[in-house]
Formats: sequence, structure tokens, C-alpha cells
Amino acid sequence: MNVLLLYPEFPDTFWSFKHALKFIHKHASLPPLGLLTVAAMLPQPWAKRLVDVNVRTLRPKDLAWADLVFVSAMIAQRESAREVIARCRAAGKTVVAGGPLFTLEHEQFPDVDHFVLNEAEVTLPEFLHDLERGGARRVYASASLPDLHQTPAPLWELADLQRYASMSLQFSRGCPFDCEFCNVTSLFGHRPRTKTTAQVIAELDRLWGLGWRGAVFFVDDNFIGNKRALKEELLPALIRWQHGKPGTPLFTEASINLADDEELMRLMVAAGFNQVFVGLETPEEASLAECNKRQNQGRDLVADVKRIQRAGLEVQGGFIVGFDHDPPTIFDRQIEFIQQSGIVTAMVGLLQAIPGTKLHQRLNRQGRLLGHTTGDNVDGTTNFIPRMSPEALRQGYRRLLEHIYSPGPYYERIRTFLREYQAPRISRSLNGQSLMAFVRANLRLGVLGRERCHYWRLLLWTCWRRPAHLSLAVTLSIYGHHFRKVCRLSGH
Ligand code: B12
Ligand code: SF4
Repeated sequence: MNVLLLYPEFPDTFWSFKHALKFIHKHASLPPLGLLTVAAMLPQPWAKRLVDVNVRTLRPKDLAWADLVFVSAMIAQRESAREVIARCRAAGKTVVAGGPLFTLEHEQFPDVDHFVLNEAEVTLPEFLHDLERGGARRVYASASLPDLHQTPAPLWELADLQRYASMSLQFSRGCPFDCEFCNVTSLFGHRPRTKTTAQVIAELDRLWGLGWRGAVFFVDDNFIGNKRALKEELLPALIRWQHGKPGTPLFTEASINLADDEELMRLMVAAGFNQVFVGLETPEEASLAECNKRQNQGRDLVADVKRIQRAGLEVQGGFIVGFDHDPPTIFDRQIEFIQQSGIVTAMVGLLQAIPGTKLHQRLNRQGRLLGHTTGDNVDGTTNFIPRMSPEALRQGYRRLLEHIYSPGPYYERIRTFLREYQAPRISRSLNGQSLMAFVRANLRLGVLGRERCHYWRLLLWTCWRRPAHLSLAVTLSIYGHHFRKVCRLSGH
């Protein structure tokens, strides 16, 4: 059996980092970990190939080779998923689909032969069993949440690793919190289910064995969901694993209560973490209460962010506007919040209601749903009737983005951050690739870019005040170029 693993294209968004990746000659940020994990669960004798449309085109001969095509996608890839499925159909191939997009809306894809939904650890064995007997059903779904101890290591060797900026690895699924808009708990539950430390170390060894020397993203929904397992087992093992190696920078996602635990932050930094994405959402307490973001309520969120930065972790932040309790002043308050916190990579999205979430259920009950979400919460659209007038929301959102990504405030935020940031134990190493990125940045941002004065001022300031962070200052300047491009902002 020849199985083609097919990953549709992401739109050009904040998350694609497309305009930043050009500086380091990479095609995509991360490989499709779900498909690589599923590949490892397929019968060993089957031949497997991966086509990630984000890094290379799907050719007719790829389809001609395949007996079965396995497609994975999240909502943001919906359009590209439709296109590639239509091509498979036209080529007469049997299509098997799974992953978050299909788990939520499989009935929208009449051209798919088999849906293997939810977590493949549960649904795939039954599908394979039925397929072998020639009687596979159309839909395989299950509400049970598997133990990850049996999850095999992803087959990274199927991917052309050099085309990606980072590798991804998963330690846990699920999150103890219950934010109303979030899809994680409806898909993966509240109890964080973890792999064993031995599994994680074996996966890192495998990446190392394949020659990977770059950063690794722990794609956990909330890395600190099980603090005891981290402190007692995983982080000490990661510290030992890094020992004697040049250092693999790690990054992840966590909730803000990370700021309360000095020991956890210290161990994470010692283990190689230098970046963490935190859902901050909003400075408006009533909106935090509305979306049940309990862990963010009643805190000084700016002080929390600075504590994490001082520990040696760069904080990337998720912010949302469009809550029912957002006052008209929310846009200015978000701007102030983001500028003060020194969160350079601030992903500000308009609230969207993803099917399966409590938010979706509530808006449905209230008769406020307007249709599908695009799955891209930074494209300026929403799929429900907001309390604020839609025009005020759209204009306020646009103004917010224009402000925080325009060069003045953006470069000012980099300085605010670098003033606070404690150099991590393992930082981005300087190599040929980063030197080339530096040369390109000098040309693209420092000569051709309208932001050139801000760029050179930042570099001079960094050399003088925070010389150890020069490479980081350049990286963040490059990200700014990407954000301005996707927001279609000028370089002024
Ligand atoms: C890494 C990640 C990303 C990366 C993706 C990079 C990449 N190349 O894959 C990036 C940063 C680009 C990203 C972006 C976004 N993401 Co994202 N992301 C994740 C995250 C944290 C991990 C994904 C992962 O690798 N998981 C590990 C693998 C092993 O799990 P998996 O893919 O689910 O696969 C399992 C099953 O689904 C199944 N399976 C998967 N595919 C297939 C295929 C077949 C054929 C079969 C049989 C089975 C199967 O088997 C696997 C093993 O059980 C997930 C959360 C999560 N826990 O999954 C969110 C998640 C997928 N993202 C989500 C969202 C909402 C987004 C954003 C919209 C964020 C935002 N707020 O703007 C953007 C959208 C993209 C854009 N605008 O361009 C949602 C998905 C919503 C949805 N239903 O589509 C998730 C679930 C998180 C959440 N908040 O709810 N994301
Ligand atoms: S803390 Fe993050 S992952 Fe957990 S429920 Fe809230 S938004 Fe989802």
C-alpha cells in the first residue's frame, strides 16, 4: 500500500511567518506533526510519503503513486483542503481525512471517502482493521481520550527538515482551564495527558539523529498543566539531555500562572526554553470573567509578563477584542497593555466562535451566530453579531493593529522587552544562516525599508545597552516586517 500524507496550505497570516521565513530561506515554520504521528501508526510495510503544500507543490506524479491519501487540516486550511481533496478525487484516489478541521465539520466534505476523527490513537486501529477486511465505514469517531504512553514517535524522516524553521514535539494534550472560546478542551479534555519522559527524550534523540540542530516547539496546549511531572521528571531529564550539546532552544505555550512559580521558570530556562506563548486576552476584567479566563483575573498581568521575561523567557502574547463586555475604550487599553508589557509578538485577534466551544453554544442559544469561522482570528472577520457595532469593532481593531505594528511603537516595544529580558541559558546560536539573515535584514529593513531609522537606532541601542541580544533584536525586527506585510501596513 502506498500512502500519501497530504497537508494543505495555510493562508498568508500572522501565524504563517511567511515574510520572515524568507530571511532564513525556510518555507514553513513547523512540519505537520499530526500527519507524521499518524504515519507512525500505519502498518510498517506500507510505503509512506509526505507532501506538505506549505513547502512544496503537489505534483500529479505524487497522486499517481498513491493508493490512499491521508489529509490533515485545521480550520484555517479549509480552502486549500477543499482544493487538494478535489484533486485527489479527480485522480480517482481514496481520501482519508482527520485532524481538527474534519473532527469539527466533516459533513462539509462530501468528496472524502473516510473520516478518521478525534485522536487517531483511538479511531485509526478500527479503521485499519475494517479496511483490511474490505468494509471500512465512512466515519470513525470517538469521545474517549487516549493515554499518550502508547503514542509512537512521529516519523520526522518523511519531512524535508531543512525546509522548516523549527521542529515540533508534543509532551501533553489537554488543559485544566476552561476558557469559553477555546477549542482545546472540547477536543482534548481538561486532564493533561502526558507522554513519559522516556518518550520525549527518545523523540529528541531521534530528531538529533536526523541531524536537526535548530529550535523545537513543544506544541502542548498548556505545557504547565502538570507541574509536578515537569519539575520532578521532564525538566531535569531535558537538562541532562542538553548537557554536552551545543544547545537546542525550546519554546512552548503556557498559562499566566507560570509567573507564580519561580522554580518552574528557573528549571524551564535551564532546560533550554527561551520563549513562551501566553493567552493574555484582555486587560478588561469583565471580559476575562465573561470568557471564564479565571487564571488571568485579579492579577497584574503586566507585572506577571515582566517576571517571566526577567526569568529568561520571551513572552509572546495572544490578545482578543470583541467580547460582549468590551467597552468602547478597549482598543486604547489593549494598545497600552501591549506597549507596557513589552510583548513584541502580540497576536491580536477578533473573537471568533469555533464549533464545539462553549462560546459557540452560547451564541447559538442567543441566536447570534452568522456562519462559519474562517479559522484565522487575525483576518478581521468574525462569525457572530457582536455587542459593539460591527463597524466600530472593525475600525477599532484595524486601528489597534496599525498602531502596535507601525515601526515607532513596534521598535519601542522591542526596547521595552530587551530592557527586562534576562539572557536565557540557551539562546539562538549564531550560524551561517543567521548571518545571512542579518545581511538581508540590513538591506531590506535598514536600506530599502521605510523603517530604516528605527532599525538602525534599535541596533545601536542594543549594541550599547544589551549587546548579548543583538541577534534577537534583528530577529524581532524581521518579525515586524512580516506583521506589517500581513496587515498591509506601510513602513512609516
Ligand atoms: C502547532 C499548532 C499550530 C501551528 C501549526 C503548524 C503546523 N504545521 O501544523 C500554527 C502556529 C501555524 C498554528 C496556527 C493556528 N492554530 Co493551531 N495549533 C497548534 C497546536 C498547538 C498543536 C498542533 C499539533 O501539532 N498537535 C499534535 C498532533 C499530534 O495532534 P493533531 O494534529 O491533533 O493530530 C492528532 C489527531 O488530530 C489525528 N489526526 C490529525 N491529522 C490526521 C489526519 C488523518 C488522516 C488521521 C487519520 C488522523 C489525524 O491524529 C493525531 C494523533 O492523535 C494545536 C493544539 C493541539 N493540541 O493540537 C493548535 C490548534 C490545532 N490550532 C488551532 C487554532 C485555532 C489555530 C489558529 C487559528 C490560532 C489563532 N488563534 O489564530 C492558527 C491558524 C493558522 C493560521 N491563522 O494560519 C486550534 C484548531 C482549531 C480547529 N478546529 O481548526 C487548535 C486545536 C488549538 C485551539 N486553540 O483550539 N497552530
Ligand atoms: S488556558 Fe489556553 S489552552 Fe487552556 S482552556 Fe484557556 S485558552 Fe484553552
